[in-house]
Amino acid sequence: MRAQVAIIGAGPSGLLLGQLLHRAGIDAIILERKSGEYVLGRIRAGVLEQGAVDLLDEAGVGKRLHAEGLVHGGIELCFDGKRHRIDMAGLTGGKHVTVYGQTEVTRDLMDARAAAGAKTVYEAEDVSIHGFDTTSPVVRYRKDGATHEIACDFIAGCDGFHGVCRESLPAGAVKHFERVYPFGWLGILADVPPVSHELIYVNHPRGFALCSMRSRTRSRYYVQVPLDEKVEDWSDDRFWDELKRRLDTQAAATIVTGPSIEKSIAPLRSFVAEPMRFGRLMLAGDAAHIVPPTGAKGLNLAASDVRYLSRALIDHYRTGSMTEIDAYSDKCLRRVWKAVRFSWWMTSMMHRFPDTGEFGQKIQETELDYLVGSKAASTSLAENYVGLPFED
Ligand code: FAS
Ligand code: PHB
Repeated sequence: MRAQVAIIGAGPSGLLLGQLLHRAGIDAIILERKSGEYVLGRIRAGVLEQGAVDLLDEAGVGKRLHAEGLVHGGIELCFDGKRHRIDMAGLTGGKHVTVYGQTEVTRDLMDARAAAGAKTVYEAEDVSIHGFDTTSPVVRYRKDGATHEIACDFIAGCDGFHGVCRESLPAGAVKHFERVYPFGWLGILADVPPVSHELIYVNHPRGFALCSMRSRTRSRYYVQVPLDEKVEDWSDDRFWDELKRRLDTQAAATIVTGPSIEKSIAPLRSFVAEPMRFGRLMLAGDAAHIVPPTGAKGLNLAASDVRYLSRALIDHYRTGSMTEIDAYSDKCLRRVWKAVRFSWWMTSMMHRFPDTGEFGQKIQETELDYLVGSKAASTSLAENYVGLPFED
């Protein structure tokens, strides 16, 4: 079998890249180790930058997003029992974010790929990549007991943090930068109306909390928990009680609770692999970097990488040039590191750390007080949250 591009992974990165390449007439195959149902069952991101929305429009999958997505011009920060609105649209000349779950983005991309008749191999086993340091790389996988081989021009490693592509690189070829946070996020999804029409990020002595949503009838809530917590130890009632203890009086009194339809604990880490390109292999999305979800950047960074990678591949197939592919990694990383910094800063400011101490706690409180009292500081938060500009 032959394809111009072999994409490993059918998460948002792989599916979005596949769709953009297909619309440019480039033949790409996607290999995914799980079933499509399994991929859709993951409950993850919820907030899209305008740049990600624009890219989904470019991919021809923005119809439902514009019909059902919720456009937000601000967020609230809650500390000392008081809520402070950050007017992001007012501070950024009218920029917004759109609340639309990653599950729905993935579903729209899967539907578009199926309608286009583009090839995705689900439940592909033992995917391996070879020869990406040559001009004729090869991908092998097993399916229904048979081994298959794909000859291609490029391999796109869109296989997430635990994927095979980054792990296939020779020792010393990639430098890792990592910080693991001493807590996780316990998240719940419930078919209850959101407690507020915008997101509320909470810094409370008992820990961080976040009030988010998927629609006007489906809410997504998180509370910070110690790393050794087990989700089976958290009944719905225990979750709702803990969340209410961290909310301001008005939100605690008005929140609508109900049975969870999903509940899970996600660990938090910052991670970057440099560089993101090795010969004919390019990494994109979580395969190359992970951010704590406090800044709502994970999915948006995946879209950012795919924006640059799709343009580089399209340019190559149109002109034969390798210039954009040669520039891919550095261009991605300049934007990745700014999102990693913002996500680290939001996490440091909004969570309770076990070893902060009294001085560290005063600094955190002062950071929050300065932030909501300074137009310059609030503008900095706003321009990062709505998404920094792309390099073109
Ligand atoms: P993904 O991990 O989504 O997709 C990679 C795909 O590759 C998967 O389908 C996997 O099955 C497949 N794969 C892996 N190894 C393979 C192999 N060897 N062969 C073939 N296929 C293989 N971001 C936010 O902005 N907000 C959030 O609230 C948020 N919450 C998150 C919660 C969790 C538990 C996790 C893990 C992530 C969360 N994220 C969040 C980040 C998340 O949204 C990612 O940024 C996003 O899924 C990145 O998409 P991909 O790069 O496609 O990686
Ligand atoms: C979510 O809705 O899942 C969400 C929103 C904002 C974040 C993190 C997660 O910063």
